[in-house]
Amino acid sequence: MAREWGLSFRTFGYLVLVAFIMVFTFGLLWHNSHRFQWVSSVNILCSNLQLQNNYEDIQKDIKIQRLFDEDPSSEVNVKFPRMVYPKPLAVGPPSRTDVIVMTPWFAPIIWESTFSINILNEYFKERNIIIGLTAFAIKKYVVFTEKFLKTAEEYFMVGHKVNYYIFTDRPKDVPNLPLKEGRKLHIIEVRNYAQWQEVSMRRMEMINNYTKTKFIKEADYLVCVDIDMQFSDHVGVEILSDVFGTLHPAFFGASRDSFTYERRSESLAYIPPDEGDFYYAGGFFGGTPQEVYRLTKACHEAMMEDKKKGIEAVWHDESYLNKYFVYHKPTKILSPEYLWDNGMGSLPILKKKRFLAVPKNHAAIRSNDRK
Ligand code: UD2
Repeated sequence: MAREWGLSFRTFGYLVLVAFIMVFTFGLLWHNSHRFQWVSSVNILCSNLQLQNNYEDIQKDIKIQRLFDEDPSSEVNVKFPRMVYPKPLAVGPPSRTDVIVMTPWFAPIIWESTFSINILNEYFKERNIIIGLTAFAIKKYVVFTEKFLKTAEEYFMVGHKVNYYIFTDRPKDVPNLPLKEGRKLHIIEVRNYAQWQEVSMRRMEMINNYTKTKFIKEADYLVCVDIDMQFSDHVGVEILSDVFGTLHPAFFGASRDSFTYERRSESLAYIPPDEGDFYYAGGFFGGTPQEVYRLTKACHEAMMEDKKKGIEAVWHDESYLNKYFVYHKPTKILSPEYLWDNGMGSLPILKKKRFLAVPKNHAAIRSNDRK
């Protein structure tokens, strides 16, 4: 045929080769064309959105879709989820300018508008985590249990698996409330102590014991809180980290020398005047069971050493917790949104009040009479 067309065999061979390469390349491009279209439309969408986005917009617009590439002809069987939302800004105004959102040791401080709950939910859902919420209802404090559990059902870790661990000396008085799917109530019967301060302090010992024998097998994270509280807005997986503490609502703007750290050098809770970062609240801390085990062990052992010397730290368990956090920095810190008392009013920086103190008559609720 080459002869008939007046071509040499070599030229004919070249032409066949070029034609083959062109057909192959075109076929490949056509086969993948739907992917190229998808990528370019997403790029256009993202760059348009980028023009208008700021963190507030991201919060509103964000929607995560779990889509899978179901191409049956694909030889690759690995499936990747897609997460579609406007791109966060690497350069531009920060999400909050009125508060710090990062410590000098690079632990995030969680304020409203600093996180996307949809992204975080997706991440933690995939890991199928169980969160243990511990609270103590000893003696008369059992009256707080109902509101605590009811509001936790509404706001705490919605959509995730939760184990409520209520420590009490009055198990019959803990209400048996209907719980949402994936959420369980564990009532743990424990002894009481005559002094309210000792009740509060012994929480470290009891959490430590049960972490070792029970929680470590049943939960991926522990959240340890006071019970005379109610959830009043979202508290979710954004708080989870290896070990976290909460800025005390009365001291987050205070200077170091006004923190109510233990200042007697004989105590193991002692913090020298030139040390310490924040004043953390005793009523909201947590982390992985391994980290909570370490924290509660250190605090309990320090309390027991002090007790032998006849010392009780000025703010009980809270003083030992603060000491621990000076030398074992939390990996995440919760803003006072996560522990507020309406008796302290409202502030412009406080865009959410997520966990609120229930007003109480201290003397009456802490007294040992049965009324
Ligand atoms: C602060 C801290 C608390 C603890 C305490 C130590 C916050 C919000 N609270 O709370 O965590 O460090 O100071 O002085 O940061 N309890 C009982 N029965 C009792 C007494 C106490 O169950 O008879 C439990 C209960 O879970 C209660 C917790 O201990 O929520 C702390 O006691 P509190 O709330 O009376 O102490 P308070 O308000 O001074």
